Amino acid sequence: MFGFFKDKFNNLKQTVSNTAQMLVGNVVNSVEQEEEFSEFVLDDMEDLLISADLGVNYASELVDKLRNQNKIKPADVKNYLKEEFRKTLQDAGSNQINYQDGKLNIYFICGVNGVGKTTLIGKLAYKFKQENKRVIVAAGDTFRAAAEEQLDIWSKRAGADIVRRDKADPASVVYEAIQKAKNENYDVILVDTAGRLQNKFNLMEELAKIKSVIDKNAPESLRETMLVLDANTGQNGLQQAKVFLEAVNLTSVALTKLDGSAKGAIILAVAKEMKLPVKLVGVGEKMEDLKAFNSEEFIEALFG
Ligand SMILES: Nc1nc2c(ncn2[C@@H]2O[C@H](COP(=O)(O)OP(=O)(O)OP(=O)(O)O)[C@@H](O)[C@H]2O)c(=O)[nH]1
Ligand SMILES: [Mg+2]
Repeated sequence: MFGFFKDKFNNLKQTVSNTAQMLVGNVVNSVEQEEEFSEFVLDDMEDLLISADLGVNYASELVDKLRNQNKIKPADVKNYLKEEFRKTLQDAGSNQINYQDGKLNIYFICGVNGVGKTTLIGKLAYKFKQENKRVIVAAGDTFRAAAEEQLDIWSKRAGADIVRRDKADPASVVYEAIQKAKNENYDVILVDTAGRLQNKFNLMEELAKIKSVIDKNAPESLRETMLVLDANTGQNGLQQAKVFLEAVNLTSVALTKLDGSAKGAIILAVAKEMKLPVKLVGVGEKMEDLKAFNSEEFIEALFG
């Protein structure tokens, strides 16, 4: 198994401390002392969950389950949330990133502009290079003028190779990267993509075209189609990102900028609403600031 993904997220607890306060601390404090789940208590609880950025649907589902039942008492609220969150994360699937030695592993990275796609690719390239893997980054963002240059800097830093072609069709850049990877036995291709085009339709078309080039030219490859979300955009970001689900068949989410964010509840909202596991977490702007996400560690960090 690929080494980095077994590493423990050492200061996860500190990273999610603001989220833990919003999502667990505030709710538990306000509910725990109550005698029963009155409408007043439930409303208050729902508001707190929503303001932690869990999402309206998920928050109301959680309080609905408490209404008209008398097994769970307010004093059990912490355990109740813990078990519900754990179940939600489990149902969304494994956090283990797809990687297999001896195969071509393709990471197709999508997301709206500015969320941190290119940075994530730089960090991932670096992790793979540390494990002595042969890595190509494919400069599939040919829309923004400086994008290829930015990716070039990251790939040099990481020691990865790059396929770029000024203003070419992104799908043809990806095609070229696949041919190179096959001919020269690379382990990994990281595909960068644009976050903004003239309109959403064009962007989805472009991504779908890249997907079909991969489908056709590397059907035997192991694929991870990852949506990048900025933790700070919370529910808005999540709504925006839903269009990607259909366009490219997402397999997972990378959550960036979790450093300092109080909106880590988005990890749960993604699991609940998109049925996708978070696999990677960005915790800063440096090359080393990438962590493998693990649901059980996250639950422990929130509730422990
Ligand atoms: N604090 C913090 N900043 C980050 C993280 N990841 C990315 N950033 C910053 O976010 C900004 C945007 O990152 P990019 O990687 O350029 O984002 P992008 O999605 O490629 O943007 P477009 O190419 O315009 O679509 C940069 O200033 C990054 O340094 C993170 O995990 N934490
Ligand atoms: Mg970019």
